[in-house]
Amino acid sequence: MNQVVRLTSTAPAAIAVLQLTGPGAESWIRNHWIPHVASNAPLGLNHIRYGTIKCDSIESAGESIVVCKTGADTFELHCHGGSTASQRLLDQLARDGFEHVTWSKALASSGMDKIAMEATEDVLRATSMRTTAILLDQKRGALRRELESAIANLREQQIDLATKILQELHARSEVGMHLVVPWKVVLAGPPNVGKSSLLNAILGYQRAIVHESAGTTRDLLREQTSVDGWPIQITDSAGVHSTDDEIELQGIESSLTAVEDADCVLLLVAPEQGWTEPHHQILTKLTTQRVIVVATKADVAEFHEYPNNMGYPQISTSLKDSDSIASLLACMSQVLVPYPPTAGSGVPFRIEHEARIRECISSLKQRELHRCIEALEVWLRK
Ligand SMILES: Nc1nc2c(ncn2[C@@H]2O[C@H](COP(=O)(O)OP(=O)(O)OP(=O)(O)O)[C@@H](O)[C@H]2O)c(=O)[nH]1
Ligand SMILES: [Mg+2]
Repeated sequence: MNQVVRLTSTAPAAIAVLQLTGPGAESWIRNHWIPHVASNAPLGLNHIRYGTIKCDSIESAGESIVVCKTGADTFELHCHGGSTASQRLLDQLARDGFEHVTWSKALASSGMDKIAMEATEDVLRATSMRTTAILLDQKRGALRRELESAIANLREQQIDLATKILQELHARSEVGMHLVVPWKVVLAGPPNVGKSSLLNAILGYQRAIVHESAGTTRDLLREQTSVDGWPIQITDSAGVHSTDDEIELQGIESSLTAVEDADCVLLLVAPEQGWTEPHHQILTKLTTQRVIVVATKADVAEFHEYPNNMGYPQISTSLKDSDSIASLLACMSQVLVPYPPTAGSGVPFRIEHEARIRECISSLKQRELHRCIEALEVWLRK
């Protein structure tokens, strides 16, 4: 059976790679590809050859293709990246009887275990070295090994040890679920405290309009970036205050909903306004414990009069002091991920991983040892 798999994603990239397998792969290449240096010699294993697609055979006439034989009946075609060039080749291959197999289906049939497969899929979506390294650890078996070790402990009636392993894994699951999906960080506060200015300072470019008049931002403005290697989606919001203006009211409602939905809230307070009723209103909407009070405009005056019972970390910033922005970023990293996983440790990285581990811990609390072992074995068997 002749098959083709697109090994790379369709996202913009320099190169796309298709893998051809099957008894017809080599003859397909011979019929549709002209090597740059003419040769009658067959393609050697792991030899890379440059050429072009034959003009009269495929729409993408002249497309540059690098061919590499990677197995007895397996070849890689490297063409221009993105989706267009590779899609044309895929269409031609489909017309010539090649079955287009999705990447995840190909991985599944390669014998790779489920967790390694999921990690491989997520590595493609990871946006920093830090998160990629954690996912690669899981691909290489870090999570699997810890789950196997929990099973071994349970078989020896070492329930406390197994519970400890599962609890530690569970504690790491929150960071695990934010290796690809960004943490939602919201800049909130009354008007004119410097929310949009801070967004721009964090991003490093003028994304939002900044103005001395209050009420400049009326809607939510979202951007993606990373802080200390952790992916974040940062949201600038309309200033919360009391008003009868219909449009402003809608903006304020969006701000409060964003606060409710946030993983982390940066609550801004400016020295000229001090701590105000909108700050209390925002605090009532919090569903997260991850809050940083940011006293802005420190170059104008220092602000110290926080309500003393909040216990949230506080940072002073000034647009004129880049170190203060760096301190805020360091504080954000600390608040989001206080205990980063050490290299090689198991990290559950999918929602269903967290749910499975939580259920196992609850089975153990009820002394349902066998149920826990079975659940872990079923997971690892898949
Ligand atoms: N001196 C000084 N001025 C600042 C600082 N940060 C912001 N400002 C000024 O404060 C004013 C308001 O800034 P914005 O960033 O637009 O404030 P905002 O909270 O987004 O305001 P709204 O969109 O109206 O809710 C602007 O004139 C900024 O230049 C700072 O660190 N120091
Ligand atoms: Mg603004």
